[in-house]
Amino acid sequence: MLDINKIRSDFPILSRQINGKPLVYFDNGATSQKPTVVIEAIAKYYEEINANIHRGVHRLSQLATDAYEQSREKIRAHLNAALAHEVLFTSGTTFGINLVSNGFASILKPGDEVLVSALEHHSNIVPWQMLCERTGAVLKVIPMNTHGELIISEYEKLLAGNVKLVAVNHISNALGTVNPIKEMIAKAHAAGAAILIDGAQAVPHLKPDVQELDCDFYVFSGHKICGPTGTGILYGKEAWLNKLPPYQGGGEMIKEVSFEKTTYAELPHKFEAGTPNIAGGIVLGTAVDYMNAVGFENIQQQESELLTYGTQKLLEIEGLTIFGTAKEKTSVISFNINGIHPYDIGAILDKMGIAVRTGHHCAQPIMQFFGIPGTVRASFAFYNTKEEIDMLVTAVKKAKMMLS
Ligand code: 7TS
Repeated sequence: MLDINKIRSDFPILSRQINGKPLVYFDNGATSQKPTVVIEAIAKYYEEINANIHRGVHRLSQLATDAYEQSREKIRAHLNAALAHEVLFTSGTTFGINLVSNGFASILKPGDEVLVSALEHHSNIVPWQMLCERTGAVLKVIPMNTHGELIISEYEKLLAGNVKLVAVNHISNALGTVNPIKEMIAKAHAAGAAILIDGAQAVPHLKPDVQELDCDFYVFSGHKICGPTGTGILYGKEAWLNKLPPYQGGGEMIKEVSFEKTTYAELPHKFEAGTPNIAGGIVLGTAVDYMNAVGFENIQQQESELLTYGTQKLLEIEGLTIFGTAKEKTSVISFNINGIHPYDIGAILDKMGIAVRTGHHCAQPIMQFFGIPGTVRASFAFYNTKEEIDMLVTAVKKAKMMLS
């Protein structure tokens, strides 16, 4: 069991006020808040070891390089990747997906097929559309049902085509659906296709085991797991990373450069051109340590109680509809109230100190599926409480009265 008061005291921002009211932060799907250990680790890096990595002979550069590589190793262990050089530092999920989609431009031929799902965030749609435009490949979509669950029998039918690559999220940001990715990965491989998992919304709630999953690529952002913004990870199987061309050219990604020819560095450096976000990469390791110290079993238990409680309490409000009713779901509640625009509800909640996201959540196709402009999305983290949900419910009732 979590000592929730102790956990909350780890996050300085949770004790601040917004519009004269205690902050209730229910926008964890957009980004998580940061614990003191993470905030302090950023300052400590700049105060004690700041230097560029992988280049200097001097002591500071060695200290910074060691800390960066130790963080990579920590994240390798967290994901249970076989090799540290299969773990690439990126600036986030978006960068990781673009790195892979760009690489596939040298592999795909006209008529090849790429599958995404009806549940994707724009960052797992648009890079694949751009890839298809460049290569003449065709983008196809795995459909979902009205609960927001992917229809696996339709996925199987699509895989009978000329599919070379599948890109699907582990958990939907807009609806909270947990996709059966282990099964989807096995089916993609049986059809001869590679598969990328967008884990942006999964890593805050669970610890993915990339070897057990057997995915080819797994991407996520550091800022959603208590880490700094501008950090992220792309896990890729060694064979795939060797096969893909570099994404960006520059310093640190080369073996030898002349005006006639350049040869590329080994993994992971081949994909890490230029000076990276050194402090961010190191502190992402601190954030992973923090999440593991809280414990993913504890996180899941707390969040599942919040989801059950929040769903039940919100559904007591007449005229309120929840979008995303999958059997397997994380702590995201997307809802609307009859006849009221989600933005108006969000603006009133903000006046009461409650942070939610409103709109299409960068998942317009999901909104088109339901025929709505957007939703109000409350996304919970392990540091949220039932008392905060009570405040949300009271505030939503008030907003409904004011806007009806
Ligand atoms: N994929 C999913 C499933 C996401 O939820 C997000 C961000 C991204 C990719 C992109 O991550 P980034 O860190 O590169 O921006 N999702 C959200 C959200 O739901 N609200 O704000 C950002």
